[in-house]
Amino acid sequence: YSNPTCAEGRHTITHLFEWKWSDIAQECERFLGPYGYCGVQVSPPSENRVVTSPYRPWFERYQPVSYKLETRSGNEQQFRDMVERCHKAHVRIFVDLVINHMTGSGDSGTGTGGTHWDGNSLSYPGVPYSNLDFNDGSNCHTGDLNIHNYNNAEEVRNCRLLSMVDLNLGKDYVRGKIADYMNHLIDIGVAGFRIDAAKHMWPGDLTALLGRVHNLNTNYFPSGTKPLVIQEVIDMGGEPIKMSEYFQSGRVTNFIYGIKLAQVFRKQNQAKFLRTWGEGWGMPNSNDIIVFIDNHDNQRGHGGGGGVLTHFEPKPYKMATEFMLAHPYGWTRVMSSYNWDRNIQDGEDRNNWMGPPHNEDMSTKDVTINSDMTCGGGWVCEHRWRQIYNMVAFRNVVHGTPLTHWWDNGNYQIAFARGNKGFIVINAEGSDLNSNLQTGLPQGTYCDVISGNYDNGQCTGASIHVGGDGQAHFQISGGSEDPVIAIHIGAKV
Ligand code: ARE
Ligand code: CA
Repeated sequence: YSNPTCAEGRHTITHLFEWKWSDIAQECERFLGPYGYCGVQVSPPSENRVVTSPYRPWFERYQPVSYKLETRSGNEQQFRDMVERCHKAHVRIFVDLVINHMTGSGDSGTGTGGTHWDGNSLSYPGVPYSNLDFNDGSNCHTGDLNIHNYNNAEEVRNCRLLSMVDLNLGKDYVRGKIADYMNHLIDIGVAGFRIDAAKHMWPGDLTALLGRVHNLNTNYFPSGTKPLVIQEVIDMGGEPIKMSEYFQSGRVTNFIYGIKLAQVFRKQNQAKFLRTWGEGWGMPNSNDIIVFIDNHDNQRGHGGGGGVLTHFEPKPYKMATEFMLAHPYGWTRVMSSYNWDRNIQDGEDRNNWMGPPHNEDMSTKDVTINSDMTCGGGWVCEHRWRQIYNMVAFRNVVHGTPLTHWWDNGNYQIAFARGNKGFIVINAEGSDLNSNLQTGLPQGTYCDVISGNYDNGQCTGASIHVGGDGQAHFQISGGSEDPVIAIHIGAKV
């Protein structure tokens, strides 16, 4: 379950947070396919509670009502159309799966697909689940049935996360209903899953569940291909539940990664220490994890927060993302956000609930594309920033090569090669960099893919000349908005 399932030569996914299926289909065709992305993590497709206080927050999608594919992102037919069109563009769809719980308790209503639910009597007729399918006082011992103590693994798994009614995945019936949902998605053609709140489910239950899940659809994948599984387990080292408990059922989210890189690019920890980045920093094996600079939770102070970099600080954010995509460690995910008006009071954003750009009837707005390829209408589209998409291509080109020719100035200026295929120089120092460095690349002229593009055999930004000895001269001004140079053999003039 840890094989990425990407089409040949593609190695990075992007999370198109809250996008509509129809927009994702277009994005696969017009951008993600041509620019070398492997796939898209989509927001939960299952029918959710309509939350009205606050009004239609993004997080209502993490409160399922049924497994009917009907949300603000679209219906089942639109979902199917997206999967098919993305496949034609060689782009995979990875589904965010909310299976630990249903809605918040103590309320009732009608979901985005018109299905009734009752969180008092624990009745979810759209699946159907009844009170027999949830954890209760017999295995959760906190009194109010909510999780209070993350130092008690049993409580974390058997009690209610944020007071949402907690499914009992130990039950065969529950596993069967979830497996039916997953198999429905697999038969449509999805490539894998992000499992929300995996920490709150027993590893053994997840393995048993996966045992009932089909191999991927052979219209799109080689026969015998297992879905990719990304398990959301926030493990910063201080709790009894460890990432390693989940490696048997797929990859795990590496949350420490973005926090540590934020410290470096905020100049709280010297960049020279990145020489041993990866397993050398005590992080898990590269093949067991997924790495990212920020996610939809911690970019807005949810899910543990932790001072990560986001699109609100574009300069260090781009630098951290460039480093991530150039470095061999981990399987990479690029966040793609929408904007909202932050209202920070006492260190907390009072507006961190705000949903995606919407019309008056609360339907999600179309993504608009500007003439310079960036997005409009409130969509940030980090995945379309030149410095980011060109590094996605860099990663594809250098895939499989080791990190070589490490150089640093003893402080915040670093550089390294990927075999004889690519080279990156990062100046996080704030003062000028002016150095001759060994790139390991064949002689020739290369486009710097940070300051511009490789376009019809020409560089629209700076060019770098590599000599017969592999050396090149690099100059990066300390005050530059983009103090990075990256070159690779796919962008040689
Ligand atoms: C909302 C309201 C709650 C309300 C609930 C039910 O905010 O006040 O009780 O609804 O009515 C998202 C939002 C939540 C939201 C929820 C449902 O973030 O605010 O609740 O949707 O609408 C833990 C989990 C981790 C989880 C984070 C948020 O371990 O799995 O909390 N992250 C995922 C998603 C979220 C999503 C959910 C799970 C729920 O990515 O987007 O919630 O499906 C330490 C621990 C972590 C812990 C963290 C925060 O760091 O180590 O394990 O994360 O603290 O508590
Ligand atoms: Ca649970």
